[in-house]
Amino acid sequence: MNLDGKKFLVVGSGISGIAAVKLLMNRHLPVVLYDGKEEKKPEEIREKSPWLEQAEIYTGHLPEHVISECDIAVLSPGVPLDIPDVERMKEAGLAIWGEIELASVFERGRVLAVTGTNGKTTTTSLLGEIMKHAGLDVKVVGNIGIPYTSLVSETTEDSVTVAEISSFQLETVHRFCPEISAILNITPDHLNRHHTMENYQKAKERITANQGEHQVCVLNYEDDALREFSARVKARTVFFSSQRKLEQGIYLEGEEIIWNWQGEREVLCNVHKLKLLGKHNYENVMAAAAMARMAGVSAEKIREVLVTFAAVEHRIEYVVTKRGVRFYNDSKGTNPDAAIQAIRAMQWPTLLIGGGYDKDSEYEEWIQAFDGKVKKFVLLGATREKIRDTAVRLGYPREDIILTDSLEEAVRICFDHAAKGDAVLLSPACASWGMFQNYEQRGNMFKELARALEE
Ligand code: UMA
Repeated sequence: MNLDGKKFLVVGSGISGIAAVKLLMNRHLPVVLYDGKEEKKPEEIREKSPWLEQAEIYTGHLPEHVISECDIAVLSPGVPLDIPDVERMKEAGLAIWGEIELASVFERGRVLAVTGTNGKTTTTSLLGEIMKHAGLDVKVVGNIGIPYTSLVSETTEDSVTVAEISSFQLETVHRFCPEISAILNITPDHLNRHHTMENYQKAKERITANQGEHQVCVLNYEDDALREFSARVKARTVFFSSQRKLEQGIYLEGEEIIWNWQGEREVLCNVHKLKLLGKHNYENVMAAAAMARMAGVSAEKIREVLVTFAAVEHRIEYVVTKRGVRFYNDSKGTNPDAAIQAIRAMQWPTLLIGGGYDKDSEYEEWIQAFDGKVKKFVLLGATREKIRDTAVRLGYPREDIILTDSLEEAVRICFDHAAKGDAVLLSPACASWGMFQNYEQRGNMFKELARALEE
């Protein structure tokens, strides 16, 4: 695509926006950076990167003349499409892109892309490792925390980009067309941004929008919405299932993961050999293996990685044992469905720390999944009262709920109430925003606090 003469308006000065500005400057394309937050000062933003020293930067208010001078807006993932600033851009005729669309214009190699409500990071990391093990030059990018625009200039005809893509990022793709995509599952999340489940699902489905019969889409057979969606997908579909033997695809048969494709049956791995725990992880493994197999990697190479790959940071991550109490960090459990998987994985009486930013989620199913395991339920953040009220309504003992103001206090309270053989689990079912910069910061703080406890 020829971008000569086009002027860009990058919105948001987080990691995505800064990487987009760098890429555009590197390509000698004119760019303006705008951040909607009034409290952010252009001088402070400039300090974030030498690339920004000479950049044209606005914060708080976007002057009309800037909009009229630009052709293409590149929104950071966290910028909603229905805010007044973006409405003004649309009215002025700007094309609305995001990080993924911008990067894909400069992509030179193959692209494998993963989306879904939960399991994206594990699946993307595992797939990245498999592709590396197959001897390929691999870039792992996207929602995983490395902006796609930051590595796209390093791609070649022989490289493979493995991208984790969120629903926020999919709202602004137009031509993006991965060779192989996967949608792992769709359960309620980010409803404050997408407003309805239908919109959220439509955003996820966009990962396949430009795929045709030469591309592949990997879908979860056990997700009703995705099974129904498969009838509308133009790409070749490969299903995975943790619950039934499929005529074709990848599935669990007893303890074995079977790849069954075009009449050939291969045993990929026995699940007891995996370091990843739980059914949800078997699904992530099957999705990554199916993508790699369709990308031409042998069953043997895949198997070699499956038996060594361990859990990603902040996802049911074991931290430390103090006084016989195990600490688990699931800061990446940022929605109820992810948190359900974490509490199901606990095999001990558990002191659970939850709550955080309010995404308009419902918490009933999470609390119902406690199954008598949660000894104390320690809550913090904007959602703490809502979660407490839901828990009490569902019969969880009010006296076992403790509201706190900080993570430090929450960890201390859990440790005080824990007995040898118990687990303390941080699995908030909510995003970290409002109290922390991101889930990584929340998880790292939890780990530091747990490690610092005196036995
Ligand atoms: N901003 C505006 N206007 C707005 C909203 C925000 O100007 O209306 C500005 C903020 O002032 C701030 C910047 O935008 O300066 C923040 O942008 P951002 O929220 O998009 O955050 P980035 O640091 O750029 O990180 C983004 C993704 N963040 C979100 O989707 C919220 C990161 O995903 C991603 O790793 C990164 O780009 C690289 O692609 C994080 C995330 O929480 C991990 N994702 C959600 C999730 O996984 O549930 C979707």
